[in-house]
Amino acid sequence: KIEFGTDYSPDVSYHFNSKVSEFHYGVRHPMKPFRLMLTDHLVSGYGLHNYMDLYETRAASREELLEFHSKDYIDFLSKVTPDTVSKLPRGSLEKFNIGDDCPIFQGFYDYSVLYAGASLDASRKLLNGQSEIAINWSGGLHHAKKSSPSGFCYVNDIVLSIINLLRFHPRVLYIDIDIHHGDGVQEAFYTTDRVFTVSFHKYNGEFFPGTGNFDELGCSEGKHFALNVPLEDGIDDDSYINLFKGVMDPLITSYKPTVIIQQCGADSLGHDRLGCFNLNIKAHGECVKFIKSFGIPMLVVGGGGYTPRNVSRLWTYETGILSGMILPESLPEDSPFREWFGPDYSLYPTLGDLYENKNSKKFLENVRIRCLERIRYLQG
Ligand code: ZLV
Ligand code: CA
Ligand code: ZN
Repeated sequence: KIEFGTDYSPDVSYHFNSKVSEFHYGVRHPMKPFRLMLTDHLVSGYGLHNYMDLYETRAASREELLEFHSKDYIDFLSKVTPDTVSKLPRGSLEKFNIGDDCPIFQGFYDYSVLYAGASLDASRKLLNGQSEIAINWSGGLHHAKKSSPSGFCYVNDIVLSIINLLRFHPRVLYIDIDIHHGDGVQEAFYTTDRVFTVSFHKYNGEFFPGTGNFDELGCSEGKHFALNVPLEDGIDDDSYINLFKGVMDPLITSYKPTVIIQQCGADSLGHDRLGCFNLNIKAHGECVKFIKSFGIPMLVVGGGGYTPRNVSRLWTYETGILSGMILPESLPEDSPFREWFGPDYSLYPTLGDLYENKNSKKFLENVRIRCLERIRYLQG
């Protein structure tokens, strides 16, 4: 049975519209919205729904999308369909970066406004004080730009939510532990000191999206308010946790955010179909637990994650952490998708054994020191 943990149980809300999990990017496409259905079934199978406020969310409106995205782009997205895409004038697919990563699949606009609507709903509950922590696992699509989709992301629910939070919050901290660089969010707030963006990711100049080197630190008013933590393949639990805590503790203490948004991309786990790190579920969750321990209002979103059985285990475990509940290791027995979780049927399968750790102690220590030097700038 599920038990109360010893740490504080805040007011937590869970924002979801199950329709979002019914869309398909295409048979060979790695992004599977179905992972959200698996997650929702595990969360409710464990009984976690009883310890959170549940909201069935509405789609984001056109006006809400225009707070960040260009009118041209939203007009295009809302009009194009799989049937009309082939009849568009030459150049328009290139203009809007439509292609294999971001296909025009059946209902892709409805899908986009649904995941964005859930993040906006979560941000509203934080703003009106009804929630201390608000969760939307269908969000976290951090690559979308003002006028183009990118990396499986059509609209940027994170940027939209941050813009909403900025109405009342003087300083917003964005933390991104997806294996990919959070480029869309970084770019949107690159010139402001009211949003600090930090992303941990694989970086070699080639790995998608190709950005996120340490030297990207923001510009004009925003100089020193973006931090990038570039990593090599195969990073393990202890190295990641040490680096994450060693950087985030002084960053939060110095920047003093009034609200935090954490993107919990699950492609930083080991055995991910696209990723190449060695993180186990408990280590990823430890990063979430650590940020929760500061007691600052938090918006928590999903993101990448391409091995659905592990994505759903991770986000269920993290829902437990955020709501202050301890989950038994053995997965709920009466869940409709139980066969997805064999042969172990455990919340914590071994995921840290696939890659050689290419991050030497010396390299990681150097990354940590350089981050601390950057953070010192905030202390004046
Ligand atoms: O997890 O893609 O490498 C948040 C997120 O951060 C690329 N895309 C681009 C650059 C040239 N291409 C390749 C185009 C391939 C299109 C289809 C795949 C299909 C099958 C298997 C893997 C991929 C794929 N695509 C792997 N990596 C890519 C990246 C985009 C990664 C987006 C991560 C999104 C949700
Ligand atoms: Ca990242
Ligand atoms: Zn990713």
